[in-house]
Amino acid sequence: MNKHEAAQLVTGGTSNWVKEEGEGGASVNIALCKYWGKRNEELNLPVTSSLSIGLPGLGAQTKVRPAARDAFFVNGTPMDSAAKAAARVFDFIRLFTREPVEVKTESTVPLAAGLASSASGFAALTKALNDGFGWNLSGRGLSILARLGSGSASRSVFDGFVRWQAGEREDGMDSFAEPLEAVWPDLRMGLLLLSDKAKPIGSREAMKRTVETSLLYRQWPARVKEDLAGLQEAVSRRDLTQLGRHAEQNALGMHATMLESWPPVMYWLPESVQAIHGVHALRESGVPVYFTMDAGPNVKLIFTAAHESAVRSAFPEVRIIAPFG
Ligand code: 2P0
Repeated sequence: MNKHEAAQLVTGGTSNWVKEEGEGGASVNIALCKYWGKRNEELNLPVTSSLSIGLPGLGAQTKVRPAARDAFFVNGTPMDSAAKAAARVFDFIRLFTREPVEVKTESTVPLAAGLASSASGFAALTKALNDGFGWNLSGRGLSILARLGSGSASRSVFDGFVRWQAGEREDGMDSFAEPLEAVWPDLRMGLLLLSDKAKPIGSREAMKRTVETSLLYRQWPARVKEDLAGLQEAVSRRDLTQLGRHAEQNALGMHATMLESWPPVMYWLPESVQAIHGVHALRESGVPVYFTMDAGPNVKLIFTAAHESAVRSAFPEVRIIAPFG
């Protein structure tokens, strides 16, 4: 099955505009248990399930409409159609229609934040197309389509805690995300933006290299199994110690598989290592704070509202987000 066939299966093959303009929005998400490695690159089908938390207020709001020629604007600025981001957007749109489309995205994701803007971008675009073409898809259908744009976008279709079920089917129709019921009003995420340098390698290429060359990666599914179970239990009991431990161990486990790939993939900068030591020192001093990291040098802190001031004094530059408002 190719991407186009998968898209047709979900939408029923209809792509007639039912409105002048379709609109949709989605937030970025941070994985507490990571998506790292694909079993099918064409369909972005993952080797393992993953679990994330959405960051409200950081994301994309997108409008689509039929136009004389393809055009893509981000925050009012036209993107070069040859640029990678625009090419990915129109490759995705061509799964549904051959007609030219204008896409206008307002993004509140800081470009250097090391937050996967592709996750909120493709989730918002999928919702906008669903609106414009009147597909009336369920969350499941939206999640499957968003995955075809970018794997992590399958999770950004929903807010709050979200689990993306890896699935087993060749056509990926059982590989979609679903929201968990739980809310955790006191939970906080802290973003440490440590570098705005270009990444040495994109996550798509890095995960492929890891799957192909890392022996440690063979242990990864076992790591995920343990962390997913632990995280879900932690969420249901609002147990930060357990949540933090599994999130941190999962992130370090993912980076371990990258470090042991060849050529090695190392996203960490000296500032990342310094921040990690800072987290561990704070924890030893009695403040329950943990971290996670993605395919980049930035560090994301996990703690609760009661410890906001301690976290702020240790990391004055931190941007604190309350995922449940
Ligand atoms: C995640 N990452 O679970 C993991 C952790 C990066 C590190 O999902 O190739 O941009 O578009 O499916 O979704 C980044 O990968 O990759 C990612 P594609 P995607 O958040």
